[in-house]
Amino acid sequence: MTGQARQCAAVPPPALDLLDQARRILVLTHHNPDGDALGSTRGLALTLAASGRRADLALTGSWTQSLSFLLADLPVIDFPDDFSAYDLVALLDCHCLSRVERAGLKALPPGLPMLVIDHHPLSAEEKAEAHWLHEPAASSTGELVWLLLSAWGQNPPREAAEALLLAIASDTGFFSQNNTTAGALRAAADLVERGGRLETVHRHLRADLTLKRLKLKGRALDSLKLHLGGRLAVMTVTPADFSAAGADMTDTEDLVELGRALAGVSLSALIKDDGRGLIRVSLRSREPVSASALAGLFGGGGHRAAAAYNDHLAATVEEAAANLLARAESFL
Ligand SMILES: [Mn+2]
Repeated sequence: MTGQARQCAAVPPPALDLLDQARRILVLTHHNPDGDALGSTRGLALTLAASGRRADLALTGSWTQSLSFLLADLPVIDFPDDFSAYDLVALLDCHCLSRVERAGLKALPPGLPMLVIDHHPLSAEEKAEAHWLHEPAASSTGELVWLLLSAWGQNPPREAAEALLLAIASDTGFFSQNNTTAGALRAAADLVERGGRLETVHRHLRADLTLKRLKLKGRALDSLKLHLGGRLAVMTVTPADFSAAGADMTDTEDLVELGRALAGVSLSALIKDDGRGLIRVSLRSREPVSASALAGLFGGGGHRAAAAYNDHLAATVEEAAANLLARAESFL
């Protein structure tokens, strides 16, 4: 790395020192990782491996089958109880260990540093202990990992560049949402220059649709109802829908986008009940509506245009829809 590279404003030098010194790194991300989480994880892990380091990945929850290829050729391990083999933990696409949702994991052993790389805004009561690279203005964690690697002077292998490109594309709705900043496009251009193929990324994110996912999409669309003069679109998926389509929770990713695409809709909600006793609600909004502010009323969070929460007060999707309607009116 050069002295000049270290002056990159977004990347604090201590983050680069941590990477310089680490030999064995444990990479963690949030529960139920999405395209940004898995793409960023792959991009970082492959680049660390190419620099002679070992990066193990430990994951929690489930993820959509169409993203499983992002774990190919990576050391994905069972979640460790003992961290003594590692000299660094990298936490991606979230800033609190609680988001990993691993029972018993509250803090790292004393002396084990954590490198946080995240773009989710902090809620008022959150104060994570390390924010080496926390930038809510960034489109995605993929963009931040790329900033980090370029400041560190590491050239990602082609597959890592493509994984980071997928991460950015995934979190920007394939470069269509208002978080598609000049910075996001610059990072994407850099990654294309390093061998990332946009057509391949597009196929993985948009065109590898499975039949069960398509069937679930049909059922979700059937359930769509408009409220508040057509400004709020609500879709539901119930245990009966999952079973009829042969689908599961991992097949619901991006379904909520269907509602937001309707003319006149400024808030789209997808209410999901897979029969396991927890009603989950995904939100997508258009300016000036803040999905994250609304999700915050239910104890959830996310970004301005994309957020989620669990409705602990609702036992059915109908109850969750009623709770949402009651709170959403003042936002629309
Ligand atoms: Mn993200």
